[in-house]
Amino acid sequence: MKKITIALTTVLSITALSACDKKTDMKHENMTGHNPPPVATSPMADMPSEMRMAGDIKIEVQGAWARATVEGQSMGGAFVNLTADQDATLVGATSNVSQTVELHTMKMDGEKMVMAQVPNIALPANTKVELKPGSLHIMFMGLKAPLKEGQTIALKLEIKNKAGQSQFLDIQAPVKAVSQQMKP
Ligand SMILES: [Cu+2]
Repeated sequence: MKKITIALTTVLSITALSACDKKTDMKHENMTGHNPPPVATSPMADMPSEMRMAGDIKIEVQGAWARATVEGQSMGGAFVNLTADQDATLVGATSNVSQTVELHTMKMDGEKMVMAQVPNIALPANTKVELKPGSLHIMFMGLKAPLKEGQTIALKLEIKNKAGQSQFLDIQAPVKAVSQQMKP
């Protein structure tokens, strides 16, 4: 009932006020709704995908990108959508941009969203697994230099096939500057 009242108020205020105020009303809806807060989507989400082979795993790779970092920032995130044609597992990654690369997820710690390292990320057969801000991601630990927009970084993913054998997939990830809405 409360929600209906708010919706009506929104409609009335849009009618009464200039178009400039629409932004404010949208903000109200986000605050009063029961949906989780909006999660930043990958700026590459609409990018075409590419079929690649990692050993015997046929894998669809879509929209790889890495987030630009600022001077002094030691960590950076990379994101990509992966669809394997068999039950596979992403077990690790390496890159020459950082000392180490970890697999992370985001989880709630009390009321805060925090990053947590995960040992691996399951890639169930024919299922798109999205590594994106506010969710699963690849984390560069100990960046050697800031990641700058316009740069493309190389990333090697280690993926185990259903037989448990390690296969490798080289990915090129363009660096994009995206607001740190939710810092992975
Ligand atoms: Cu992280």
